[in-house]
Amino acid sequence: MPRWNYHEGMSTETPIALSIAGSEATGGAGAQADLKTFQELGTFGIIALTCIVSFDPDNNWDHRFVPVAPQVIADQLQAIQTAYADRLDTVKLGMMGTPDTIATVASALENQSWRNVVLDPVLICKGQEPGAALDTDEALKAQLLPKATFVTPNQFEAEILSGTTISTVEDLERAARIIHENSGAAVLAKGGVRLAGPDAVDVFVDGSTTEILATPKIGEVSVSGAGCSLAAAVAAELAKGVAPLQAAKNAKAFVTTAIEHRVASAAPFEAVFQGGERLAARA
Ligand code: PXL
Repeated sequence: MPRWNYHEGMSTETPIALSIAGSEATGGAGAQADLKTFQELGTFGIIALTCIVSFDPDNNWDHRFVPVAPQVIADQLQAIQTAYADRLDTVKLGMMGTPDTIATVASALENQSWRNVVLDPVLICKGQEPGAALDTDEALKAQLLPKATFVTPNQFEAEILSGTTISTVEDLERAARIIHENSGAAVLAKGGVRLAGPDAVDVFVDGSTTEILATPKIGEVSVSGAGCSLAAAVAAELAKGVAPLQAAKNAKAFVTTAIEHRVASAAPFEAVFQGGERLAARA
């Protein structure tokens, strides 16, 4: 296959982070959050878009969801995998949305070997048909979870993936262990604001370590983009060569700062801002 030559002096060292995810038009979550996170953390960020989500202000800000055609997803990944064939080894998987998308992405992942596959198991999207959502959950479990090296479920997703109910940190830890045993992946299960208590507690489990990561909650309401940014930050840290537990700790610190610098809008939720600290430092 013909190859482009790199220009002399051009960096071939910059770590590359790919996200396969959906667009969330208001800029808080999804691919937009991933790209901002990748940039802030010193990686060259790339996106293959799986779907376009437009919240509906006239209908309770529900999700209007349009999938990208499977062939177009495959085309994006072909371009990306061919351009960076020699050094693309880290991918984050965000919202997929349909079983067809999952099959397309699973097949493209098979085209090469990966050092890091970070799966943010986005399971349901408000406004999706429940029947279709169930098929999507099953496809994700069957086709993407086995490829993951690192999974970042929230409380609800951890319940679905582990088949358990979670209302305490101990429950969260048990669920994380089950998901680790079923997938082989490192698991960062996120209690976030959903578990009672003063701290946002996440649990990290891999084959050798179990660690509780706790930081004081910033309010009691979830902020849009926190989950996407956390998984993207894990991917960026892993792309740079940071070990999984330290990547989880760095990612949690990064998202905590992004929540502190959150942005309000006319929508009934606030959005994380990954660049807030850098802007404040410059002012
Ligand atoms: O936060 C989960 C999420 C991920 N990806 C996209 C989304 C959302 C939530 O709105 O729209 C594209």
